[in-house]
Amino acid sequence: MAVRRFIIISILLTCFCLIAIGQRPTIEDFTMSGDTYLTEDECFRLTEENDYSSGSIWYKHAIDLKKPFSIRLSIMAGCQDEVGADGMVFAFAPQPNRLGYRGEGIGYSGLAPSIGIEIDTWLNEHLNDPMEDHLAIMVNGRIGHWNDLAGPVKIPNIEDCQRHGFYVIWSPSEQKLSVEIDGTEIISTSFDLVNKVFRGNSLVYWGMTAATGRYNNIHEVCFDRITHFSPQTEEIRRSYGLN
Ligand SMILES: [Ca+2]
Ligand SMILES: [Ca+2]
Repeated sequence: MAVRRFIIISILLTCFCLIAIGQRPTIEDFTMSGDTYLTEDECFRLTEENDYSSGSIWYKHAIDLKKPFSIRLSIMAGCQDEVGADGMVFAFAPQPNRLGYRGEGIGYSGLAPSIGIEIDTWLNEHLNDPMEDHLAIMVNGRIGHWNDLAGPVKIPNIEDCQRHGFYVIWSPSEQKLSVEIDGTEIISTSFDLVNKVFRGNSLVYWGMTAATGRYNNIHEVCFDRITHFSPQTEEIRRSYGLN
């Protein structure tokens, strides 16, 4: 009996691994706007160390919020800590290739309807920013922290000139959106994104924005892979505690 159970679990896990292998997007899968350009090592540089700059990339293909997926990127949020600004935002929106306000808006404020996961590296007291670098999950381009779906969550200085793993994971069965940095979950929310944000439309685009203002930093994003889990694989993941 135990042997048969072992064989069945092995087959199921093999199926799960085969179905859930991630795809690495290519540069042709993205549009660029603002000051964004492609670097020699095929990363997107959204801003240089210039004041009042902004840029964004958007994945050209819509994804379906009715299905589970994970998006794995590497981000670099600059090399200046004390005088570095303003940060980056990972966003979902019904239209791709959009860019919000610069400076404290991080290229995201004003985009509605939308969901934004901000990596904020500059203290704006009137937005209730904590002094430390922080993450927050925001809705409809509203960047004051009294509107957050989750956060702000303080993180150690991320303007360290290093690339960091930035993973966005969506589980529609729990309506859970979670964010990991370097393999550690930092922030999450459970919210009916499809109905309460996108008015019943489950097809959205994702992108990354960045901006500078009176102070600046390099902001860069590299793509790793996108994994779409089928409903069956999500079922298998849950039943074996793999979520
Ligand atoms: Ca800020
Ligand atoms: Ca910092």
